[in-house]
Amino acid sequence: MIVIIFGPPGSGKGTQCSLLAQKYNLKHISTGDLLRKEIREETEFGRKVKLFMAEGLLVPDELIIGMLMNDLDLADGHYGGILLDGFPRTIAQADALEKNLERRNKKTSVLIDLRVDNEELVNRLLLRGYEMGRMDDDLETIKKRLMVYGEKTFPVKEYYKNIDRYLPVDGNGEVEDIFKLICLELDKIQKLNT
Ligand code: B4P
Repeated sequence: MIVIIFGPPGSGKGTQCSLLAQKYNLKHISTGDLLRKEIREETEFGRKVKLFMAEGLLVPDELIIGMLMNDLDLADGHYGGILLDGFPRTIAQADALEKNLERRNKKTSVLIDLRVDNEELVNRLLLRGYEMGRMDDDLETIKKRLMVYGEKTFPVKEYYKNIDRYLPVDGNGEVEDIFKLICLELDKIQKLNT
């Protein structure tokens, strides 16, 4: 299975992916986590991306695509598949992903779209900012991230609708309940694949 967990900032992508990766033995690839690691380790790449992230902007496609393709190529092995968290976030990224998979006779199984009300998103991110001190979780940057999501990331839904691999899931409510909803869908896909 190659599964994309998609949604606006604070929709619970990272939260759900941690649970799903364990249950389905999927390699969890989070572009946000990979970028934050580069920043923590103060690499040259980390220095390049830090400003974009701190301002709530997307990191340029060529940097993200370069970083991720290495990881995708290394993902074959003892996993039951791949779980993409926070990627693709633009049409260019979706194109690059599908072309990379096609070269290896693979394709995305599904894009799961976590749909959450805007007010709830802001509340979750403000709380995380307060608890974890993440540099992009203050109100002004959250608003910017939501705007960038609407402009650049939202259209990725259409891309996957057009190839018939789009599935919306209600992302409001308790983590456990949302997890169960996603599992129902992934179980169906797994059955079809066996
Ligand atoms: P990400 O790390 O992907 O950040 P996110 O969108 O805020 O995370 P997520 O939706 O996973 O939220 P979480 O589960 O933690 O990206 C950060 C930045 O990196 C981007 O803004 C961008 O600059 C850059 N970037 C990453 N990928 C990129 C790409 N492909 N291209 C370009 N740039 C890229 O949930 C948020 C909070 O809500 C948590 O505190 C959690 O505990 C809580 N929560 C989750 N589910 C909940 C629930 N059901 N109820 C209550 N609280 C819940």
